[in-house]
Amino acid sequence: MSAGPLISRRAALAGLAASGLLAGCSSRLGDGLLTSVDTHVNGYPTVEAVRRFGELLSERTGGRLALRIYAGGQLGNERDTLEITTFGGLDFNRVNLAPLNSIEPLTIVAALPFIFETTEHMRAVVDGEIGEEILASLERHGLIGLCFYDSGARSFYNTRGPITRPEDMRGLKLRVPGSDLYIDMVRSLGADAVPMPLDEVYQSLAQGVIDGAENNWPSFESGRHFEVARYYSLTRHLLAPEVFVMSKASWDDLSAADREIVRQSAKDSVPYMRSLWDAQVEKSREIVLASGVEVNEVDPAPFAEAMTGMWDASLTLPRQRELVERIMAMRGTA
Ligand code: GTR
Repeated sequence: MSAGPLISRRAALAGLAASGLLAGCSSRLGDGLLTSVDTHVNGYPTVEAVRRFGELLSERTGGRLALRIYAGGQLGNERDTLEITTFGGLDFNRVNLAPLNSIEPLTIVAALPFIFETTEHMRAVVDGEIGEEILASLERHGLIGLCFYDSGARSFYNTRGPITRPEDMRGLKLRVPGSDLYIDMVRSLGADAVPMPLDEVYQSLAQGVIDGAENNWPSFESGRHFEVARYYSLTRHLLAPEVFVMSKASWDDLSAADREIVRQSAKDSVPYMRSLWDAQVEKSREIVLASGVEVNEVDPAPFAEAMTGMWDASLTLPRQRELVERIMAMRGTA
């Protein structure tokens, strides 16, 4: 099944205009107040890292440029806001790789299950040439890739019981982000994939529309999914990073000097993000454990075996396969 087309520009704009929100968002450098969106709430590490980026931007431009963040998905879900960003309706967006998978095939490489051995391996890849190549590939889609942020490890949680083997997943209805890669991933384990935006997960779990989902500790906790899905099984199948992007339309309006400030400020927000992230993982883990959620360790080997079988189907271009080889060659070196 396909994740479906992105919503039309007109529908997206109509939705925003109807909610009256777009009118309040100045952008495209009119008064120097730039907009950024995030599906996560204020206080979440991605939002706070972008806030730091905005502070650096103001400082380094002597206040000519400033950032206004719309957090908590108030301007729509990631796929919709990303499309609006591509044509300059929003200036910045912090997204998961998932909504970029259907736009740019090179992003799939960094979102493959079990491709990264450790967080250090993932960081070494995205901080180096491969990361730059993936970021640069977004430009032809109207986006300037600025930097990667951490996203920890994604694991499965559900309302039924602990998962210890791929067989335990048969027939479970699991939410995934709208990405063919995620759909294939969950199907390769025998579960039913239900693509849906993050903000619908809590209610869908509560109403039994889905049995579970997969995410990292902070999202499992901050979305309150753990209140309903009481089993968290640590498959750690994805160590995929997230991305901070700028609209190319807005970028084109910047001077060369301001572009450099934007790029550097984004890069400079990464170490801050990583320190916030590590602390948040610990905090979220404690909250979830204190609530009595049953957490179990999982032998990843049978999951990796079942899930890496889908790599071939996802890697349709020689360029993708070349990147995968280079990522694999960096294993054990970070
Ligand atoms: C989170 C990620 C979000 C969003 C979410 C999801 O971990 O930070 O950007 O993609 O997962 O599953 O939709």
